[in-house]
Amino acid sequence: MTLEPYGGSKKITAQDIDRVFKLYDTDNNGSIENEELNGFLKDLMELVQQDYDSEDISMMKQTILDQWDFNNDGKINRDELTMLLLQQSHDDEDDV
Ligand SMILES: [Ca+2]
Ligand SMILES: [Ca+2]
Repeated sequence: MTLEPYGGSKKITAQDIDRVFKLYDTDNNGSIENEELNGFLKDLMELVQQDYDSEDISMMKQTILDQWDFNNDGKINRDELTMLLLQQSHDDEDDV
């Protein structure tokens, strides 16, 4: 697993990731899970589409966990979030 540096206008820094992680990990246990994960998924969902329902959220959850939950514990830890955010910022070159 390598963290490729993306050459783009918007680069996500460790501080950004820290900020995002702390924002969602409200109980500070080092991973985003359950309600925290739902909040995170909702915000992600809003980035990609305006109109979504609970089905979209659970699909999103499936996708995120399939793709990014490397240690398969059903939670997103900081490393996993880092990878996810780097990927997102890469996909999203245009301003949101
Ligand atoms: Ca947590
Ligand atoms: Ca995990």
